[in-house]
Amino acid sequence: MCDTCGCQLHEHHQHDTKVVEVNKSLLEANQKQAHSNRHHIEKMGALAINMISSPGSGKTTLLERTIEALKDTVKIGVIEGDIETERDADRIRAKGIPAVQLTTGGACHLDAPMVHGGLHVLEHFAKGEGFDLIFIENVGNLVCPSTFDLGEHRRVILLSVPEGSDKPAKYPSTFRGADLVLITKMDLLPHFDFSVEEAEIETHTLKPDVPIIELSSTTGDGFEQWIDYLKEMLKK
Ligand SMILES: Nc1nc2c(ncn2[C@@H]2O[C@H](COP(=O)(O)OP(=O)(O)OP(=O)(O)O)[C@@H](O)[C@H]2O)c(=O)[nH]1
Ligand SMILES: [Mg+2]
Repeated sequence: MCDTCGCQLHEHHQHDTKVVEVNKSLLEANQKQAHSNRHHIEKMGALAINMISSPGSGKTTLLERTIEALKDTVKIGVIEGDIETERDADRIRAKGIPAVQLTTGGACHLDAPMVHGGLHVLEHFAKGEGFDLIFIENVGNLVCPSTFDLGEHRRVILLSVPEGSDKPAKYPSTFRGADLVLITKMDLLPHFDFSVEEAEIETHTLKPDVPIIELSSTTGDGFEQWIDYLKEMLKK
């Protein structure tokens, strides 16, 4: 007898097996849709970046400033993911850039089928001109988004100074999946015990060659490196 649910242990074991099977097939379906999204994005003429971080690490603020730097030369589209509200999409639209808000209604991450829907709406805004760069801002969460390929070409993880430099080792799957790590809110460094060295060592222990850029969206320090990264990516 199982102490937790009262069923026979053998049956309980079967429940576990079913849960694992359902999760596996969900992830397989997600992966299939992600491949198709990547193809779709490329047909639109674009490359896509999946932005992942804890809530409030500065994803939307970074996008606002990035748009200001690039919008005259690069055609940008944005897909925003949040549990509720259009707030982030509204902030992007205020910069004159098309933005689609996906609201997950409770889910702690975006998945490839949701992004597929978002791409069709974004395509409508492109008026046949396509895009160069599509940013997908994931739901603020340092755990769940790491499992779901959205069809992006690069995955950028943000870690802000107030969160603490011990976070990479605590959220390893997210940092292991990074193509680039941004240490954000560097202007706040004098006010927190954040060690850039610790964050970099922990990140490189998980993913040895991943580039790390330190920046501040408030002061603009470090932004040149980030913009150069995007320009290099667009050249390839
Ligand atoms: N000091 C400082 N504050 C920043 C910086 N970047 C963002 N912020 C502030 O951090 C707060 C959260 O920023 P957002 O850009 O909304 O963060 P987010 O990651 O998009 O948040 P969610 O979408 O809710 O996950 C806001 O009050 C920003 O003004 C920065 O470089 N320095
Ligand atoms: Mg945001």
